[in-house]
Amino acid sequence: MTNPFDIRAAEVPPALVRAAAQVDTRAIQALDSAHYLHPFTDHKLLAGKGARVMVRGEGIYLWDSEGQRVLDGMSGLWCVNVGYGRKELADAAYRQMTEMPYYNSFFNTTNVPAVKLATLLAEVAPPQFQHVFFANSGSEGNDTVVRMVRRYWDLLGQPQRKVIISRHNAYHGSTMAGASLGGMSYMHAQGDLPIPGITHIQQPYWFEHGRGMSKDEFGIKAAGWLEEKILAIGPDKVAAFIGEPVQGAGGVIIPPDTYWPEIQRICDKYGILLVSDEVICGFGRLGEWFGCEKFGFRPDLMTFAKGVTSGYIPLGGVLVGERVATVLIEQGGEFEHGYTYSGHPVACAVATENIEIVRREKLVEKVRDDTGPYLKQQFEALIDHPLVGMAETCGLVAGLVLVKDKKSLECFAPELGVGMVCRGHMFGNGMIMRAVGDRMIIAPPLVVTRAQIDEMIALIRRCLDATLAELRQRNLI
Ligand code: PXG
Repeated sequence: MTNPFDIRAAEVPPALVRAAAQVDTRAIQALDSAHYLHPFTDHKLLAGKGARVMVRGEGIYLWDSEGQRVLDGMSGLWCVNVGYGRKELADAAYRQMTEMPYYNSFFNTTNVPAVKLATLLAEVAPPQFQHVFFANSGSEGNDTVVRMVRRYWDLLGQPQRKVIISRHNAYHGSTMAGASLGGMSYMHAQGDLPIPGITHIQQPYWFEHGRGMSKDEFGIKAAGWLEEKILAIGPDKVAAFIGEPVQGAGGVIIPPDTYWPEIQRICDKYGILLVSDEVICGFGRLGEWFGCEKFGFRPDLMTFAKGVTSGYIPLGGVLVGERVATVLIEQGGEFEHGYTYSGHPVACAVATENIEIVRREKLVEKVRDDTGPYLKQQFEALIDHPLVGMAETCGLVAGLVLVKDKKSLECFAPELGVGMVCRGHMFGNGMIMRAVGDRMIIAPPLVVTRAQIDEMIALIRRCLDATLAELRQRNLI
């Protein structure tokens, strides 16, 4: 029996080796379904069709094991901000691995890459953030937030302040605390979530909840739901509010400009901690270093992950504002929390190099001044397509809504899975665009060029046409 993991490079021309490692797709798929449990996956269904095997990435493109090139409109999973194939990041990991692959930061010990990264984060984050707690993912970051917020109020002699308010359709991770903070009801349905002390208000999604009023009016109204909830619970019992500046996994829900400043005002009024989950929005995605800067609010804590390393290696954490840091440090003694890999030297070395790339190549400015506005112009022009009821962008995230009737904005019945039909056409035609219900979304790498945006929009348009043709053929429109 041949070994499916052997890359038979010698047998194929070098150009093909670069395009796609030659692997035996069927054999890998069989072993995949025999042994590998994927995240958020129906394995019976997957076994029937076999997983697509991705083998190589370069810039904004990926290649699968059949040699097909795809334009990765999702930056992996909202993370490969500097694009694939960055040797600088591999070199940073190699250097650190050979020098000192691991040591912990418990027991009064530290390591140089962790200190370097903490210092750099304090430099690029808004000025109130001078401290950082490292974890390995966004979920662990948000678990840290829950523990830290409750510890803060305990130390201030207000242990009754336990409740953290989040939003329906938010995504904050998949651990017990992360999934509880998240507002995905299908996640709550598995495993008795949310855990106690976490509650949700409605999301600021104008298209679903605000039509008939101006976006600015709706922003104030949606923020008002926070105040209503605080008053219903009792202000002295509320510890914090958490939100993504733009909801990512929920379908790129871009709030009206009035929303976040009003949320800030309400949190200030009741003395409630404000937490910005910057796992997607942080590190330049919205054209500012952090999403809170884009929307003009001043959080006390910020969760980060993904873009901090461009996904090359797992790293996440919490940036801790001075309000919380001072109490934890001055009054807290030991905070009984931490991970084996908190401040992992290799992850921190890669993150530092990644942030240096973002700075060197001025990617934040590029998104703010060049590619962000260009994507807005090109993507929002898709509104002329018969299937598109709304199209909007913010920096380098974008979402459009597929509708049955453009005039009335009537949506398709959810069980038709029109978004998935569209995603199928995208995926089959070399374009990775996600479907969240019937919202089609993208978040391309920050290195994307104008020409590549043109290519992406042309692909999207072609696949929208194919979707429309299929819906007509099936008499669904
Ligand atoms: N917060 C936010 C805002 C996220 O987007 C997490 C926390 C959790 O991070 P980790 O590293 O624990 O996965 C995320 C993750 C999707 C999708 O379907 C999005 C995420 C993860 C998986 C799927 O868009 N975001």
